[in-house]
Amino acid sequence: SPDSNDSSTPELEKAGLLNKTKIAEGGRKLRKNWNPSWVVLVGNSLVFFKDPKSQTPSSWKPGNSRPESSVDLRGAVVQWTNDLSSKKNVFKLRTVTGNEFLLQSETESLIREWFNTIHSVIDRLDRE
Ligand code: I3P
Repeated sequence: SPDSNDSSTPELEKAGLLNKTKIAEGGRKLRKNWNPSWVVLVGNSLVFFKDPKSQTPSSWKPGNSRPESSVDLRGAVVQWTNDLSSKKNVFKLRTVTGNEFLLQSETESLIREWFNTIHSVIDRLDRE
């Protein structure tokens, strides 16, 4: 892309719809609450947006597209898991600050792409 060498404009690596639940905050376990989330991988960050399709048209406002949350991938760890959910195709993302998320898709190829892309960003940051 034209901006890929402009360090002031982080490159958008990937975007798409995944199921997401946060399972820990600062190492403290949270109650699961799975929701569809629009996930954007840009630069060193994974940014979560509420799924616009899950909102009624009347409740939709431009401000709703503000990120719900964002995680810094530096020092993060991704790991496939069969134990933390009854769902298939789940991986866990743990940040340096002890926040933990599960990300899931019914489409195996899609969740594999996300895992591999996030993993490669983490590896790249580890080598910096
Ligand atoms: C949870 C809900 C989650 C489920 C979780 C349940 O119940 O069914 O979907 O996680 O299982 O506790 P509730 O809605 O009453 O909070 P998975 O779908 O990932 O299995 P868990 O407690 O075994 O994590």
